Amino acid sequence: MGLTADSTGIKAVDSGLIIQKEPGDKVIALAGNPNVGKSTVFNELTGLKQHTGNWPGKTVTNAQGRYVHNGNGFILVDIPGTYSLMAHSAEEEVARDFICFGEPDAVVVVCDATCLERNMNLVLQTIEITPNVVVCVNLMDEAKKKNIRIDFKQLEQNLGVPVVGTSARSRKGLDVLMNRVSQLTAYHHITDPIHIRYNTPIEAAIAVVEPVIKQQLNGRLNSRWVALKLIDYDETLSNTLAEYLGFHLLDDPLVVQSIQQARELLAEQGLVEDKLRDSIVSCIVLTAESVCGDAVFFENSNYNARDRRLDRIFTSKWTGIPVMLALLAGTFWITITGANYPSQLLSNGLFWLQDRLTEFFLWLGTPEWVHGALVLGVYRVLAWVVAVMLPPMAIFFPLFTLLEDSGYLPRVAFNLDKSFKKCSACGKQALTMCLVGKRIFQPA
Ligand SMILES: Nc1nc2c(ncn2[C@@H]2O[C@H](COP(=O)(O)OP(=O)(O)OP(=O)(O)O)[C@@H](O)[C@H]2O)c(=O)[nH]1
Ligand SMILES: [Mg+2]
Repeated sequence: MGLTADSTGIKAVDSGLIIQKEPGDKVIALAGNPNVGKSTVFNELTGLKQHTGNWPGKTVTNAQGRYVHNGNGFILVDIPGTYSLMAHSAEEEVARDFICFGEPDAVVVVCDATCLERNMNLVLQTIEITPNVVVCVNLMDEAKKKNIRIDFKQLEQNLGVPVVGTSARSRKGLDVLMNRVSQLTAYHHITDPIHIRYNTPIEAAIAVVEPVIKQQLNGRLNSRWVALKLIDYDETLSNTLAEYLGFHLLDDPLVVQSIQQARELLAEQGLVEDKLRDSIVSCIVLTAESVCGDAVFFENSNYNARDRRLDRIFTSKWTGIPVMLALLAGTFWITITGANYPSQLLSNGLFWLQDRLTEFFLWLGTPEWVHGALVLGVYRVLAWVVAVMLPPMAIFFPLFTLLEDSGYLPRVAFNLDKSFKKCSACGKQALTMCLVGKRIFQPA
């Protein structure tokens, strides 16, 4: 059965993404911060090839793939990496809309084990929307190298949802992850998620709006979360929300009145617009801190000193751009000059072969036009193209991959962000440009 709108809530999904599932399949969203290994988990489980690489922002739209675990079918949806669900960017909107309105049966929030506390912000925001969450703490191999120890039992207790450690690149822990996902989707209400407690004025404001909208939402969305979004007016959400519900909550005068009353309460405490938003974020950050406090241990408190030192060189105002220019110029110089030697060798070899082919054709006594077309035409052109194009590509792509794997490319994005912003773009687009260049030159 092909599927779709009714089964999964088409208004919720990324434009163009129609969930293809068979009867009984469960839809699982793979959410998480950028560059934590969501696509790696997705690829390992589905056998597909979503683009992965060591820089954030590779996945920009939702992609789906099927995985069968213990006889049960799962449709995994790889969604773009985001730091929050507050929809500050197009990717955040795509991610938030899928989690809120795509009606996934569960959301797996993939986290980076080496900076778990930072990743908790997204986990907590997701838990606010749905209780059907499994936390996948990925990059455990990296955490081990940095002597970071994680008490999974404690973390699970603190969050009230299943937590699983994985090293997706080597497939470790993925079976356990899918076992927990299976359990969660088979038996509902087995989680008891943590509640984020906001400060007193925000809690009071929520208490005014939530009861008014609860009935109208009829359990389709978390009323506490929607109340907070209505109070902290989020324009990007309101239209999608209206489309999903089939009516506009703000058309009801009682709702409008309660929101106004809540805002007045907040204004009395000086909590308006940015201040309100800051206050919401700081409550989430404080909760993340307390969740990780007794569950994540840094056995070497200086664990990322080397990374920070390198960051200072690669991204500082004075050294960042010169180092970037030197590295990129070095890459091009090695590619262009270095390619001359293998090019020369290749062309010597291929043209030596051309002479042998000519001798062979003469020996066969083929007409001159056959020799001209095949050897001096087809073969010679091919030999030129191979001799000229192959060596630079064979040098450039490994060098570029080295820069990518070492994590240098996100630093390039950071360095170029200011200049790109002046052209109404953002630094991450420098990486997309490189990738497009790579794709143009790379044979399919
Ligand atoms: N060491 C290690 N590296 C991993 C692991 N999982 C993923 N990676 C690497 O982490 C990098 C990012 O992986 P992706 O799967 O592209 O990350 P993503 O979360 O999909 O990134 P975005 O789409 O940009 O949000 C890649 O270089 C992966 O090879 C792991 O368990 N251990
Ligand atoms: Mg990805």
